[in-house]
Amino acid sequence: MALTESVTLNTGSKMPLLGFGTWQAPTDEIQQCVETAIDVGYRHIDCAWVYQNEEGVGNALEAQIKQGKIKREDIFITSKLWSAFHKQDEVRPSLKESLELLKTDYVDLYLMHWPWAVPNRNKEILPKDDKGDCIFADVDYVEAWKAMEAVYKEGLAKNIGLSNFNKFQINRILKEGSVVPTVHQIESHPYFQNDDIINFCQSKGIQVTAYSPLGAPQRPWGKPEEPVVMENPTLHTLAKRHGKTAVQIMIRFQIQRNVIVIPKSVKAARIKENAQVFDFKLSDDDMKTIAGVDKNWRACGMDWIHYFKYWPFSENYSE
Ligand code: NAP
Ligand code: SBI
Repeated sequence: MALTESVTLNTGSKMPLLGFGTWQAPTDEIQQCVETAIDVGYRHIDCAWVYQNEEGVGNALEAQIKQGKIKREDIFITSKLWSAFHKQDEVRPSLKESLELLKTDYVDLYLMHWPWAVPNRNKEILPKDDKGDCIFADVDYVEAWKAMEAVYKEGLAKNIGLSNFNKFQINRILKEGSVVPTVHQIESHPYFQNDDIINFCQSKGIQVTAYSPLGAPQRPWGKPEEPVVMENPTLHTLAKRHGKTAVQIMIRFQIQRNVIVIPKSVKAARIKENAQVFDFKLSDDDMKTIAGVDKNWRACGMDWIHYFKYWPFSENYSE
């Protein structure tokens, strides 16, 4: 069964509300994971150049299409422009590299991964100086956006959007760009619900995708004293009442507020569990109860690079 409940983007494209996350899925497992996801009904895969595993996603798509299980147009593929490629003449080649790895002629959605840029030093992800500090490049995200508009107009990306921008930065894109972003991908889970930016985007006709919807328990910089969203007792009480798991409650929470959601797992049973979220409903009271557990705790702030030009998460950001 295909899990095709979707939202309509401001271009008219349909985007499935449930997608499959792929960050930290190992290169030798990703093909099997994506094939399992497609077999259990996912029709939206969230990828990125920086995850270094797009080739495995491409192998899975190719295999599933060859076996006649899906057609290319049945599946919504997102990729993201990494920060090393924000210069005007680097955007198209980077997208072309992702397209080759993904074995497709187009992506359904191409996102600018972050507003900040790093120098392109042999495609290093986060280049460092002699002291070991990460270094940024002074490339304006509006320059990258204009180059993304060009690949959109060329048809290499059916939709373009943003990720990890703040309101000032989105407003600049709206003012200085000629294409309105279709989607903004941001962190959201019960401990960091991020309502303000979600409401802002939705008011501008920009759909929102919740990343790390389970609280990114596998984040490499996690510390033992930090909260574990999946262990929240309120979520477990709700789960018990609905005959579901706490994880399914967290995913359903986003779907019910019309937020696209992209949980990641490499385990077949969990990939299936995370998709079984269309056969129950949270009540208005349940939604309010979940709203009440917010801790304003961000899992993916990358605050060790807070000094980067265009780092988006300062309290009093303005340009
Ligand atoms: P997440 O989806 O919040 O959590 C994934 C973790 O939860 C994995 O460790 C997984 O372990 C575990 N898990 C999954 N299902 C489970 C279940 N049913 N029960 C118990 N544990 C479960 O984390 P995420 O990978 O950070 O976020 C999801 C996706 O969002 C990413 O993969 C990526 O596609 C996207 N993302 C985007 C950005 C951005 O900057 N735009 C940032 C972060 C993430 P196993 O794999 O071992 O099952
Ligand atoms: C990476 F490949 C390396 C670091 C890193 O930190 C922030 C979170 C992130 C990202 O930018 N997008 C992700 O899905 N994870 C990431 C990815």
